[in-house]
Amino acid sequence: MFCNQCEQTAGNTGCTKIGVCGKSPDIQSLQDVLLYGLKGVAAYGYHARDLGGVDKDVDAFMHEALFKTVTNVSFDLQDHVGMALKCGEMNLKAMELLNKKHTERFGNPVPTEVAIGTKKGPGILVTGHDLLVLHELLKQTEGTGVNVYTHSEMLPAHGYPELKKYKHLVGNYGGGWQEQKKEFNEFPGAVLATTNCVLIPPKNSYLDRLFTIGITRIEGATHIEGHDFSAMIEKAKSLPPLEDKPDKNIMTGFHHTAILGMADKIVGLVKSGKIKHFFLIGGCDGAKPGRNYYTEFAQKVPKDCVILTLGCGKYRFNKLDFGDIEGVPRLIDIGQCNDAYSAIQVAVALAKAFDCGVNELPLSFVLSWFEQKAISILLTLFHLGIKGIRIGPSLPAFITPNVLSVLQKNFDIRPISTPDEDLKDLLNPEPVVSSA
Ligand code: SF3
Repeated sequence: MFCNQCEQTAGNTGCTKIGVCGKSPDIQSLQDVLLYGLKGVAAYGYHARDLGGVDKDVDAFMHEALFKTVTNVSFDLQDHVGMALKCGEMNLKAMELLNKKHTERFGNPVPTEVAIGTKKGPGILVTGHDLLVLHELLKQTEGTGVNVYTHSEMLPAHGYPELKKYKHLVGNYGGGWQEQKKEFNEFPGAVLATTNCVLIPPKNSYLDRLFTIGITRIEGATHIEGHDFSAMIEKAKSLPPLEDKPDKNIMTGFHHTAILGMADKIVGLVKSGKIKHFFLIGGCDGAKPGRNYYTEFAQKVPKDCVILTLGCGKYRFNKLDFGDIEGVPRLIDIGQCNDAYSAIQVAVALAKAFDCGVNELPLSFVLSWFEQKAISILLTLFHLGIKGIRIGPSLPAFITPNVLSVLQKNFDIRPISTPDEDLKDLLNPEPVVSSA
């Protein structure tokens, strides 16, 4: 089989004219960006569909975009840039739909204190992002004596009225997904994995008390069909109970409706100079060295600035005490990664209140990326014209120098450097050329 562009064998890595399989490395890079972004859109679309939400534009785009990555369809660089931005637009629609379905079913989240200690009795720990699964589990465990704990990206569940009303949803256990082998080993009860990121347990550890559901599967773990949790509840009852170990409380549940409820106060504090800047420190966590940048950055944010956060990257700093500015918390947990939709609503509302573009706001985006949903959210921010985003801990390896220079030229995206240097730059920005 020959490449129809360079007439060498397709996949010949010696090809210098076009690249592998007829694609230039830049087109290949943009197709990789698109594929990663589509995986993120698929995740949010999957959850929305589970809750009865379907968007035909998003579905049609999935077909078109995947088709675009088939061999020898498009060799036009601008066409691929356009598809990547359209992926961001469709991701926004998918996140908006998911937010609509979450709030219709479980109510608008409200700021909520969550215990991070444990309570005496049998327990089930739920990880992933699936609120519908958690709801079904809470209904079936009510009155059984089994307590339910959230792990990692499930923390924001505590803010939803229809979930927080269950008294046996007792707290949040553990931190970021990359700690789960250690944390699940130490948690004596049953563990339920609802979505990514789930890791394969080490040999002879918690595999016999690990359950998967829906999209997740791990060989050797018990997969739950439908929403019948009876076997898992029985397993949890047979396992050693957790002990009473009280600890501090942390806050979650700052949905955009809750933040906009404080909008007058926040705008007043900005106008009086008591709040100087907002930092959105959000995204994914990971095990790679260099991610302590985000903890250090959050700790070094000046006392007259507010940190907005979402995704699982926050477990690096969300148990620290940041205090408040005249009643407005300095650390505002908006929710899961898909709640980037809520963060965007906050940014748009602030821009309206100050009669400016989002890029003119005293607001900076400092993002960490790990998995595909982070790529789709980044594309959403590009689609909205957000400039000057800092990203780390490293740039995606599939971005070629040419693609990077297009992103830098159009969106002024920059890799993170050190917390001190980035804070200095972000608090003293050069004037922007155009607004979003
Ligand atoms: Fe985390 Fe996997 Fe990205 Fe939902 S759970 S944010 S990494």
